[in-house]
Amino acid sequence: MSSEPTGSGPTGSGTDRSDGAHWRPHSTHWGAFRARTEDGALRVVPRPGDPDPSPILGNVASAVGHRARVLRPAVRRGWWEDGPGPDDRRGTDDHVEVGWDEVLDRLAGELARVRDGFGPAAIYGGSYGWASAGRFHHAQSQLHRFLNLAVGGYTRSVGSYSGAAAEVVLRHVLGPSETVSKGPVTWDQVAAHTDTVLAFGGMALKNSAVGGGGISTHVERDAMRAAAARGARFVLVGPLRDDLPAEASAEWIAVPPGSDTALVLGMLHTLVSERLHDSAFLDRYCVGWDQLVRYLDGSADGTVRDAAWAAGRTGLDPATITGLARSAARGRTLVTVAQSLQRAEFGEQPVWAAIALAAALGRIGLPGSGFVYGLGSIGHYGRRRVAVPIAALPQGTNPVRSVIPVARIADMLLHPGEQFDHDGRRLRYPHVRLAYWAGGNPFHHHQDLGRLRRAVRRLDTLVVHEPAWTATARHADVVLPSTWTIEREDIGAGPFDPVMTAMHRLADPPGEARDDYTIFSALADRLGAGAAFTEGRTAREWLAHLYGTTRAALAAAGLPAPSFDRFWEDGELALPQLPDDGGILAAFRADPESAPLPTPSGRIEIGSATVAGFGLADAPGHPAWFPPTDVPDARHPLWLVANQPATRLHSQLDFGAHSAARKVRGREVLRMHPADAAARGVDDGDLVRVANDRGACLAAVAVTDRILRGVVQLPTGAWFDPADPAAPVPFCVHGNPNVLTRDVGTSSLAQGCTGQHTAVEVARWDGPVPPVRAYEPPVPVRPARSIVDRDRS
Ligand SMILES: Nc1nc2c(c(=O)[nH]1)N[C@H]1C(S)=C(S)[C@@H](COP(=O)(O)OP(=O)(O)OC[C@H]3O[C@@H](n4cnc5c(=O)[nH]c(N)nc54)[C@H](O)[C@@H]3O)O[C@H]1N2
Ligand SMILES: Nc1nc2c(c(=O)[nH]1)N[C@H]1C(S)=C(S)[C@@H](COP(=O)(O)OP(=O)(O)OC[C@H]3O[C@@H](n4cnc5c(=O)[nH]c(N)nc54)[C@H](O)[C@@H]3O)O[C@H]1N2
Ligand SMILES: [Mo]
Repeated sequence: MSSEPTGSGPTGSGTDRSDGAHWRPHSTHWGAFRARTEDGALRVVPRPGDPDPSPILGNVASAVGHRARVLRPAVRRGWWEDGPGPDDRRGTDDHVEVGWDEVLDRLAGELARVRDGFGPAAIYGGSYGWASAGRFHHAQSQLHRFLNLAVGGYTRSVGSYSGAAAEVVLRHVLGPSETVSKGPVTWDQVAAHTDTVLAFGGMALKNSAVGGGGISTHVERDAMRAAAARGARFVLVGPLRDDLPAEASAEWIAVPPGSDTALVLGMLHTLVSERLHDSAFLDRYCVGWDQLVRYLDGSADGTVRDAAWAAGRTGLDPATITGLARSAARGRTLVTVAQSLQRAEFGEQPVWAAIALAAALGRIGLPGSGFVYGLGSIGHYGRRRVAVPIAALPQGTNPVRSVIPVARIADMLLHPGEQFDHDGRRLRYPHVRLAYWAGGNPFHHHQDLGRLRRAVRRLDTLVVHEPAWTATARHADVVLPSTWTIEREDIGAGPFDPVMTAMHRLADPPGEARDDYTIFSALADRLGAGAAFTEGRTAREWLAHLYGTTRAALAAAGLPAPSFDRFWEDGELALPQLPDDGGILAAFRADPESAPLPTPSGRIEIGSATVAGFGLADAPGHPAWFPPTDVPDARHPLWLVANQPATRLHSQLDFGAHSAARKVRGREVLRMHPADAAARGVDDGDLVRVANDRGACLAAVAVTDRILRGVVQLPTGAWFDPADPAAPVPFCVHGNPNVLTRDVGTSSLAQGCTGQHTAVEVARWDGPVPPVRAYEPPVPVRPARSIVDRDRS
């Protein structure tokens, strides 16, 4: 957004009324901003004072009036005419528009039918997804509250697509406390104290620009610049040079995907054999180190995991590995692991291994040192926690016990009643008949979209609330048009950002779109729970009610506690933050007897008796190397890294101006090494077909030496656009990598998402170029009826 003229932009922190057309504050997961209408169009500028706003703000204004918006309730013809039931027409059938009252009547009846016939566990309400940044209109919270209070519960999901493998490992190794993994090392500490940042997977600014609930001040670039200027050394380990910004002046250790655990084990072997490890720290603060040493030195199973062994698995020179270990042992080293590493087969292991590395270096609990998960992967990490509570919409109680790991959705639908392992427990997939989504896009986030399509065809009913005609909406039986954030009022805030934003309404809802709250209120009414759901509050009254929690805490702390009306008028409110004191880990370092970690041993569990006790073949009781199995071979010789997009948040506003302008010939861009391109006769800007046995997609090539040879990168988020929706093996003409990725869990320990890596072949596409139809609404566009017409009819 640096290209935005600033002279005419808003100046204060709040609403600026001096020039007639008001700058109104609002917030998204990718940043707070100000907007006003100029010549009939929405003009968006970053929040004043944000030193490094995200260019993704350039997508926001495109939401207004875009043809991809859902204007009226729509139903799949087969479902509407023939009734609910498994149906192979999902994904090919057409949709027809219906009136709000008739669709809500029918949907309320269907929810009651499934609940009464099969029990509430037959309703899947996990509804994973990022939705919008506001606290009140948060779509999942609305859905969960509705299902709990009006329907009687639902099958839920645990874990996230973001970090399911890490979440399980961190809980066992450091304890079930967010402040241990996310709290201890801040960007301020990195700027002031760190000597070496060893960043596995990097810390890409495109990623840290995003944080749930919104980011008011993007601090990462300046922090890295300051650290580098002080002499800190940044080491980037990973396949892509751009995962650290120029400001970090990083050394690049290029390794192929999925090899980090081997590298870390080789480094650990070097530390031990050269006596560079900190025995005093390991004795006092850790358990299980001896087990790991036996695994490293070969006494456990005859395999010595030294630098030469690691070299064979990473493609690095053994001397590079020993050199990296020696240099890490000097001074204040911080080990970071991007979330990407664990969104892969055996993704538990690199996180656990990196903690073991930091423990061996002996600096956990010191400022700017030790281990921090996900720093730079997302804007939540590396910031001080807000010191006052921020209320969320109360969700009621879910009486249903049935639960799945979030990324096992297709398994659940395809294998009802079958058993699976999760975190040491053996569970059974429920037989789900109805899935309800609000605020997420499974045809964005899930792997192997061909398989997901087969899975959703088993449902009786798929319901989605969506602002736009995503691929999920196109597969759904009931599509209810929801407003997007700028079309309603809300409160933007998160536990790691010191600013609460009064999100003013910036635009009218398109067509007949309604807020999720309004939709659920109407459904709850039909199910006899309207008053329980709304508690008699309008949306504005809910905002004031939720705000009251923070205001009361501010007042109790003797801090300025403006009224809701005052906050709304001011546009934002500064929130106090906890001190940057290292939290639990610093206290643990000071005295592990009086401040033990919340683990079974009270220590860092380099070896975990709990995990060992699970007896899992693919996740033993200490960090271990498992070679990935979805790897390049003769037919699919290239690694594919399917990472987060720089130009948008996931699939949201893929049609937006900033996202669209960075596509080439309307396709997502695949990056490729010059040698790999030359071997295939591919030039910059060519279209290619990226394929494996699960599917194929078209993409436009960018040739670059900033990627490791043998690896190609295609970000997620281009809306799934199958050339022939009826074809069993999907061919996406737009460039969605999830037609290629494999749908298996990380391991039987965490069962996390493994979408980050797969293997593909790439070939120049000389065939006719099919049009991209992803944004064309599947129902005929007709002008919205005005409210006057509606009242007359
Ligand atoms: N291959 C591969 N796949 C991945 C990943 C990867 O690295 N590789 N990463 C994974 C990760 S980390 C994540 S978090 C997931 C993200 O997956 P999702 O969070 O599901 O992706 P989004 O595109 O953010 O989906 C949010 C949806 O909510 C809609 N929405 C926005 N606001 C509202 C609202 O107010 N109401 C309603 N009803 N809907 C709204 C948007 O239009 C959008 O369709 O993807 C995962 N998928
Ligand atoms: N712009 C933007 N930012 C986002 C998001 C978005 O959609 N858009 N999504 C947000 C969300 S929900 C999340 S969870 C985070 C995710 O944060 P991450 O998972 O960390 O993000 P990615 O971009 O998927 O991956 C970061 C980098 O890791 C590298 N990498 C991939 N595999 C490996 C590996 O095996 N080893 C090593 N060493 N490196 C590897 C890739 O080069 C990749 O560019 O991002 C958040 N930030
Ligand atoms: Mo995520």
